[in-house]
Amino acid sequence: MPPRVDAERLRADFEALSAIGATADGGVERPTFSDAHLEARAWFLERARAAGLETRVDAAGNHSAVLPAGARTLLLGSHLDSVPDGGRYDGALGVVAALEVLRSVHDAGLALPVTLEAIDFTDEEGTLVGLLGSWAVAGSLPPETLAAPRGGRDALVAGLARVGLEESHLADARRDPASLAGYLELHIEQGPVLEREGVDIGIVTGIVGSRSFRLMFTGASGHAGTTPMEARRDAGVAAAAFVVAARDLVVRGYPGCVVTVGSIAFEPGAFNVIPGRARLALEFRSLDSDELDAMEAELLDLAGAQGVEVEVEPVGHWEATPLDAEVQAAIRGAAAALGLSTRDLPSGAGHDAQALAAVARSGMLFVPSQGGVSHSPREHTAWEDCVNGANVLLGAALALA
Ligand code: HGY
Ligand code: MN
Ligand code: MN
Repeated sequence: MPPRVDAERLRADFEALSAIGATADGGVERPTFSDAHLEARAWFLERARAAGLETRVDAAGNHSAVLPAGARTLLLGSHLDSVPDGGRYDGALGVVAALEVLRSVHDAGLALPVTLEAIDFTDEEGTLVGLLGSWAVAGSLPPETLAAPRGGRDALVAGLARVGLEESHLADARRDPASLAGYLELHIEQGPVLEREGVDIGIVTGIVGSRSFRLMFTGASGHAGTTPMEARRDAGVAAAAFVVAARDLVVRGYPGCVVTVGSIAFEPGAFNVIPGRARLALEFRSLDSDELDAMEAELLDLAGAQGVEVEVEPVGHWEATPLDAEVQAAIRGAAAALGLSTRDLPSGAGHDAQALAAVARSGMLFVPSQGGVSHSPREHTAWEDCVNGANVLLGAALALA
């Protein structure tokens, strides 16, 4: 009989966490270093201490519960920060399940040859940088990304100051790869595949690469009433045309890939002023790095062909990452022992595992997302699926240990 987590204790934790930063429509709002995020992190450490576990906060602000044993550490984790107006499960499920695995092992008095550590990574979602904490652990924080982070320099500097972290010390969070026995992450699928096929557990084969750019279109502002249509250099129209053309280019030329303009702002932003400037947040993803190179070239050319000047600022670059076959096998075996169906699939979402994969054998398991919805208050996963995921996480951790 494979060991199982305490489902009621897990549920109590999940519900308590979901109340922190809860939004009116059933989601959560816990952007990095917001009050709600800091409250969630304090709550996590308190739960770890209540379970008799050690706790640790590193130089990148990663928060951990630790069950010390052997010299090498098996990391189990995810993230407590959320996107704006996000869902309750993205990241949070993986962190509370990781904590529950440590408690279950601790309660069972299992003597493992490795230390187990449940870790909440700082700023996975990119309110400030994206994969900030996991990149720091992997020793691969890109200096150019810190110089021009997705959330802007000011937000990064203010955020770090708010929690007393030093940018120059973030790199001190680096772990010696020889000290890591592996990395495992339970996460909701955030897509439609498992639910559509009626499969219990997704075994993640790889994670998409993605690139983010801030684009600034500059035309000419002017009087909305007296400037003839043919005399305008309207940055707003140029930007809007780009958004539609970018979508068409990727749908037509890059099947299976995605492109998103997540925000667009016209300046000066008045009814009666032709927008002289338009700022866009552009992001696109593929499982294949060469394809990302091709998309980048075509999309940036397209931006330059809208009749106004365009400035391009790279603000994020996450590599497409294959995940470890041995870890996939451990997940597959744990699911089979529990009589759960599995399916291999890639991840269209980015995850901390893509940073950890550079320094430790890393793997992820997914549980179904209702309607494939995520990054929305409508995000939902059936509780039975959450418990299945936690039990498979436990089984895979024991197999890897
Ligand atoms: O953006 C992503 O794919 C992840 O949720 N950070
Ligand atoms: Mn997310
Ligand atoms: Mn996530």
